Order: sequence, then structure tokens, then C-alpha cells
Amino acid sequence: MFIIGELINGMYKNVREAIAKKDESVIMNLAKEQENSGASALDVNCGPLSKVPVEDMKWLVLTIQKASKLPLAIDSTKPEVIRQALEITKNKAIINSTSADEERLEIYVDMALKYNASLIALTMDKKGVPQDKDARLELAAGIVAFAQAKNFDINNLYLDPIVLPVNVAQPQLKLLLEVLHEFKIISEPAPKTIVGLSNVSQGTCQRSIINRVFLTMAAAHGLDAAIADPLDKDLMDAVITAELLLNKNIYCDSFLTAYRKK
Ligand code: THG
Repeated sequence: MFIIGELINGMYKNVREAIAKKDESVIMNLAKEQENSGASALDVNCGPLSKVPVEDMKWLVLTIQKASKLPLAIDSTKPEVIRQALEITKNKAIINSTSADEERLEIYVDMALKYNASLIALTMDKKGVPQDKDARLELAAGIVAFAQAKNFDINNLYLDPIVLPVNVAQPQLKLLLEVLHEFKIISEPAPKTIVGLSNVSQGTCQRSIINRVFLTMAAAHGLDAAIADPLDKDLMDAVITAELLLNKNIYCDSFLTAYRKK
């Protein structure tokens, strides 16, 4: 599983304060800790409250790159924030994210091509997040067709069905697991699939076990990637074990150590 560490996000108070004080050590430590815990990439989001998002995002990217060489997922709803971040990322980056709206796809597919970046596309549009599988699939097919028409390599496309919290949208989660299979048959090569895992447990009292079980089930439904907390050791052990049982890794007695990155 390609785990994108979620902890550098202005949603968190420590990150918000570090951005305000330009305290590099907080951000560099979060980058290193996530990398050492097995993250394959790092999500970077300056948070919805930022008044100067371009400046904050550029500072985060430069600061993280002092501590880690992992690819960065540039997480913003503003195209200009993402574009300016892509100008300064050293490694291949991930654009997080576009919606299925044509105007947005036009901007972000061109941007991904120009900067040789991967692209996360949410199966939502101006009308919001669809509540049924068919509508999600239709948006997903539209996204893939648009990318193909631009000759974008579908191996670099991640479809995100949008995970909603279990305490507000309980019936959605089972549908979402099922649609993961359907995304895979849209094209050859198949698009990759991704979820923002911690969304599932927002506002609940048992976050860790809810995240862990949902990621295990999603792994069994073929999920390729998750934006998640790599410092949650039980979560990382669960996903390594899930992939072992799915025959993605070879068994040995020390498989948890063997498959824990570094
Ligand atoms: N899809 C894509 N990108 C995403 C998401 C997604 N990026 C953002 C988000 N969802 C994934 N990242 C997080 C990060 C933190 C939390 C949830 C998802 C989280 N934060 C605590 C909370 O809200 O309770 C903050 C607690 C605190 O203030 O300390 O849960 O779905 N493509």
C-alpha cells in the first residue's frame, strides 16, 4: 500500500502554529517521523484558514525538502497554490486534487503533464459528492476518458471515491468499498485508487480501530493508496498483514519487520 502521510496539514494546531511562527523544526520532524514510520509520500496542506496559501505552501514544501526526499502530495483546492508548489518540488509530485468538472480537469491534467506529476481525482463535481455507486462510476469514467484524450498516463492517475465519516454517512462506506473494484475495470491499464482514510473516523470516539479495520477491508478490495497517519503503528502493522494475507508479500516469521520500510 502506498501510504501518503497526512500529518503536515494546517487542520492540525501544531502545524498551523508552526506555519504562523515559521518554525521549521516542527515541520521537519513531522516529515522525518512519517518517513521513518513507513510513509511512501507526504501530503502537504496549509489548511483552510491560511490567508496567504501560496506563501504558506511554498514555505512548507521548502522546509519539508530539507528533511525528506519523499514525493509530496500537494493538497489544495487552489490551482495557483499547486502550480507554485510544483515549481519548487524536487521529486515527482502528486497533485491533490482535481474534481470531475471539465474546467478543473482541463487545468489539472495540463498541469500534471507539464510538471510530470501524478494526479488524484475526486469522483465529485459541482453538484457535490454522489450518494450512489453508479454516479461515482460515471464521474470516474469521465475523468479517465478526459485523461486518455490528453494522452495522460493512466498509471499516474489516482481515483478517490471520497470517504465520508461513518457517524454521518454510515451506508456509504460499504458502497465505497464495492466501487473500488468497479474503478479498476474502466480502462487498461487501470487507474489507481486512493482514499483519505482518517475521514472515516472524524468525530467518532474510536478513531484508531475504525481507521484500521476500514483500511484492512479496503486493501482486500484492491485499494492502492491511502492518505493516513503512518505514526499509528497498529494501522501500519494491519496493512502489512493484510497485504501478506492477500499474497502481495512473501511470508517469513519476521514479516512485520521485513515489510516495515527501513
Ligand atoms: N482525499 C484526498 N485528500 C485529502 C482527503 C481525502 N486530504 C485531506 C484529508 N482528506 C486527509 N487528511 C486528513 C488529515 C487529518 C484528518 C483527517 C484527514 C483529521 N484531523 C483531525 C480531525 O479533524 O479530527 C484534526 C484533529 C486536530 O485538530 O488535532 O481527522 O479524502 N484526495
